[in-house]
Amino acid sequence: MSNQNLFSALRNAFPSDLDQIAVETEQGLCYSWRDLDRASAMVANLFDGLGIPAHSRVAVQVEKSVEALILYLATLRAGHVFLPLNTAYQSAEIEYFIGNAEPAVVVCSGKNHGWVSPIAFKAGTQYVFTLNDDRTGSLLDRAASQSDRHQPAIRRADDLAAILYTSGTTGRSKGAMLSHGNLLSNAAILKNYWGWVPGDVLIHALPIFHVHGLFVAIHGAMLNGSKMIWHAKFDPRRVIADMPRATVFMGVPTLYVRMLADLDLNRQAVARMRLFIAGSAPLLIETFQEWQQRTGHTILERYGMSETIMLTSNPYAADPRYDGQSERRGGTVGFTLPEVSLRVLDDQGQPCAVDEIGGIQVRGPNVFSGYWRMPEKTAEEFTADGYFKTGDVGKIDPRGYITIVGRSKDLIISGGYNVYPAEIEGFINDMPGVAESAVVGVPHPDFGEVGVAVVIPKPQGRLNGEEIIAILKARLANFKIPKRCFVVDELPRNTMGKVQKNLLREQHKALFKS
Ligand code: MLC
Ligand code: AMP
Repeated sequence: MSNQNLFSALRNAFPSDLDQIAVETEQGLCYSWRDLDRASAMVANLFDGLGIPAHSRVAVQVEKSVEALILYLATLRAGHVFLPLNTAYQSAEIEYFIGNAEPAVVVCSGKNHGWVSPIAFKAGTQYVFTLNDDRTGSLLDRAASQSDRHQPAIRRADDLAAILYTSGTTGRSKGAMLSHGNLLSNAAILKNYWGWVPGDVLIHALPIFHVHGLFVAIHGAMLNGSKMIWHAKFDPRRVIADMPRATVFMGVPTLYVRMLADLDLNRQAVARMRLFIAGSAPLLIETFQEWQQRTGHTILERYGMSETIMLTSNPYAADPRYDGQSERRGGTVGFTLPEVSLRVLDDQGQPCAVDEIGGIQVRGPNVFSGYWRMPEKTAEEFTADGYFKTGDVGKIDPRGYITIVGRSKDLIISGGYNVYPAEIEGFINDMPGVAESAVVGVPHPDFGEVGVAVVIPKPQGRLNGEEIIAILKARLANFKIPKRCFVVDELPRNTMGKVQKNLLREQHKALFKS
């Protein structure tokens, strides 16, 4: 049987002329397909020479750069398991991930080496390398003397390729285990469904430590042999300026909101673009409509998650599975993708009728095999017939369009990042003088939703909302910090004594109204 290593599939999609440009950076640096091939071979050879076990975890917390992309490709190529970590995570968060995943190799920014390496070595990591966003660091120094030819490790479709940490309702992060087959099958489906064509050019402006930027965007472009225009950080002005040289853009809703605020966004700027894709959080219908009016383009919204990669998508072209419908409908996440099974069930576990709201469950070649070293959690989240319970709540209309109406999991999605109230509440509750706290998500014009904390002090406790926020900032990733913190005497409760978060959300819903 042929090698089912995802890297091999990506490599096979490289254009025959390897001197074509694969990635171009804002600084004007151009990397050819040959550069990606040779550089990933060198890093893979470095890994091969380390004497670490096959299928080792390689944990990576580095700024976005083309070398970070090469590190991802090299990890696949060498047959190891890529474990990307948000650059905003601080030491307590990193300590948990590294302790849980026990990576053989950790790659971090040079500026963080001082605190990351003790955490890693304590957890049994054998090698800590540095990689900076200016093409320096010990990883590249060590790889420089390696051969630039490398035979990809033989991997089966169900061998692990990546672990993505995602939190649960308890606030404790779980590593979603994704295989080479999960990633490749989803990428191949999307290549077809989104009509990738020769000559497509992707503007890549998302972080590369989550599903959207790492898998959907990178695999999409690479499987099509398409060039990427690489933005290390999203800047609306620069993205708009690059549109005349590109055809595809992918973003979370906040990116669209920010581009709409720029007067340079007009029909002329987008004239060459073929497709705008949005996801990771709900795209407001106002944003969808304003984009249509301003640019003449209809954003294609899709839905997915770390455990499953992409699940549904609005159609790019007429979909024969759904009576040839081709309309991209705002406020919906479109149709179930080919090869994916999706169902909506009521509280009794019975299938919902058309337009009836229930819990979304999914099955398919894209769905992960389980949570890293958490068999009980895995068992809880799957049904007996193999469907994964997404924790999202939605409905399917008579035409087959799916709408997400909410979540059964207590989760805030802020600017496309997930924030778990239970995790933040845990940190606040541990502060001296705090009796109890509740964190809820409220609407925000830029981030879609942001967290707000409501805290009850202990008797005689002296608390100040700003101080609580300052303490949290020193411990947690910045996007998790509640934007406001109120100290109050009591929280609304139901007769069972449970905090009524819906009432808190209602009370604070206009805090950030624009
Ligand atoms: C930054 N800040 C945020 C935030 N991002 N606050 C809430 N939510 C966010 N998402 C805050 C910082 O804490 C800081 O606050 C201030 O904003 C400026 O920080 P910054 O780093 O300069 O922000 P900026 O560069 O403007 O980042 C905003 C952003 C970024 C929208 C570009 O958040 C982003 O790239 N989001 C995309 C996330 C993503 O890729 N999600 C995909 C998940 S995959 P202060 O107070 O310190 O100044 C997934 C599955 C699927 O969900 O379906 O795709
Ligand atoms: P993550 O754990 O980061 O992979 O986040 C996945 C979650 O993001 C899903 O379970 C959904 O709740 C949400 N999500 C992703 N895409 C969309 C979308 N288009 N509309 C609404 N919610 C979405």
